[in-house]
Amino acid sequence: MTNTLFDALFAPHQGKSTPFLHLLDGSTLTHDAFLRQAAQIGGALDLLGLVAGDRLALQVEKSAEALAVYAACVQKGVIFLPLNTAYTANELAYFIEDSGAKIVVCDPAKEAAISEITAKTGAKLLTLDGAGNGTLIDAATSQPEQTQTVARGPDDLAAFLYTSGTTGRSKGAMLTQDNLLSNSEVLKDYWGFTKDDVLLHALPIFHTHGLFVATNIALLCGGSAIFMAAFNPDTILEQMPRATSMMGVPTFYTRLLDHDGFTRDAAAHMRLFISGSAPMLAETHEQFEARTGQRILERYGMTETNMNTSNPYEGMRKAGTVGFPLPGVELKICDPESGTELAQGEIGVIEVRGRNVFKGYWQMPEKTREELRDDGFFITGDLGLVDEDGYVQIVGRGKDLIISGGYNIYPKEIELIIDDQPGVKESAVIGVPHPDFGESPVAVVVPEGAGPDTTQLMQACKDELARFKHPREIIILDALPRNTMGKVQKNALRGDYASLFTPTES
Ligand code: MLC
Ligand code: AMP
Repeated sequence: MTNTLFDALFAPHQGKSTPFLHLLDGSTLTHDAFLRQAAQIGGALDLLGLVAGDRLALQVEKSAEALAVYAACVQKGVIFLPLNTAYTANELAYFIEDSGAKIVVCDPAKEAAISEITAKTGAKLLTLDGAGNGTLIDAATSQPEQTQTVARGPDDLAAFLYTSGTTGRSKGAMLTQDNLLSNSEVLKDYWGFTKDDVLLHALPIFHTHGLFVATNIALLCGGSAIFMAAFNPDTILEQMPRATSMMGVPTFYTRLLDHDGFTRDAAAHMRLFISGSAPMLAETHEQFEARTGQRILERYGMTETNMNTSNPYEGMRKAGTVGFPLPGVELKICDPESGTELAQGEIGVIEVRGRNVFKGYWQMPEKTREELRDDGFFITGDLGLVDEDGYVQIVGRGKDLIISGGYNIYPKEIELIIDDQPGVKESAVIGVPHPDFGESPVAVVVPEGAGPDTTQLMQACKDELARFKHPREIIILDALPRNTMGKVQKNALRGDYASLFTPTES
């Protein structure tokens, strides 16, 4: 019985007492122990009636057990749908309904709120807390430590990851077994990962970066990971002397640089620091090199495409660039209007094609057609160029997107809520440079009549949206700047408020 992803990532480790996850309580979970638990969870999924192709949605704190649910889903051919722990019940309702999840696993603290959603959709609700306890584990413990692997091929779906869109409606990106496997195989080799690697794993496991890039590479290379529930610079520094590599968003690196304990000596055991998910300032690269003598390796990816480009492991890691297209990834820069390919050095929309590119958006054929061309090229919406040395540079975004600490925020989602409030004529949400998160959302609001109550505006956002999407500031303005076509000029607003959180010294 073949199962493309399970056979490559997990099966080779069965029965091996090699270390897989080093936990902060000092214990180490071996590959074998991890896989035995995954098999028990897989057995529980069978009992609960899940079959290949069904969806399992999971919103839980990061833990080894949460990762074992991922392994169990792969083994059983169940489509894994991890969700940001910050999402509110309103946000979750959409994902659960849209995906048609048959099982939802949540933190016990959220069980009451989420049961109102699952009561409507008919999904079964189980729990799992950050310490690895809950009704899912209760159901798993009576199951055998080996379970049948369900046959799955490269084109079968392995995961849905929801990404927001410019219209404010999230789309479920359908990722196949081959999308995930081909990309992690390429990255493992490109970045020189081996069984001797010990990865500092502080990223959340509900996004591509922490789940597919970090975890899948650790599994493929047979190395281990120091598995932390969240990023904390003190803990990272404590663990760094026994680690070899780290993957992080730029905020990880700026926070480390703000820490006095982060020195050349502290980083001496590390062979590789990787950054991605958001733009890294050239200044951060320089400060990092001055402090540690090492250059951060920056790469570029997306939920829909996994990783597309990377700076080289050997050779020049060029600050301000995301490196070269990865082996097997075709990349071109195209005119945003006509779609024709542009010459080297010209700025246009980045399009990519390869085994890494997803299947489309779940039950959204029109959205899929808008972004995924018939010839297989995916229109990323990122603006970039290929420089004279062949390095890709991202110079901006054609899409109206804010990235805060590596989390994506689509302004439309916030604007729709604000526009619905009394005293609001219209609004525009923009991303403003932020020293810690890179960018933060700010709402510019045009009043109507007596104008809005800003506390109420913030409350409305809090009720509906995850904390990281809340505007950090609300600005009241008589009118929004518009061009002659009547389109709101967000660029002008971004210019006006560029130094809101990063005041320029005078
Ligand atoms: C937390 N908060 C955030 C935030 N994360 N606000 C804005 N942006 C964020 N990213 C909120 C908290 O709820 C808290 O609210 C306040 O901000 C400050 O919290 P904190 O303790 O300072 O934040 P922390 O919990 O330390 O989290 C920051 C972070 C985390 C950067 C470590 O956000 C993180 O791990 N980001 C990684 C995201 C990621 O994995 N992205 C990959 C996407 S995949 P309050 O109420 O206390 O003010 C992808 C493809 C690719 O993009 O290429 O990889
Ligand atoms: P997501 O939809 O969460 O996967 O976010 C993907 C987006 O993150 C991309 O379309 C880019 O805009 C951005 N991104 C990822 N890596 C980088 C990077 N190294 N530099 C700049 N932007 C990046």
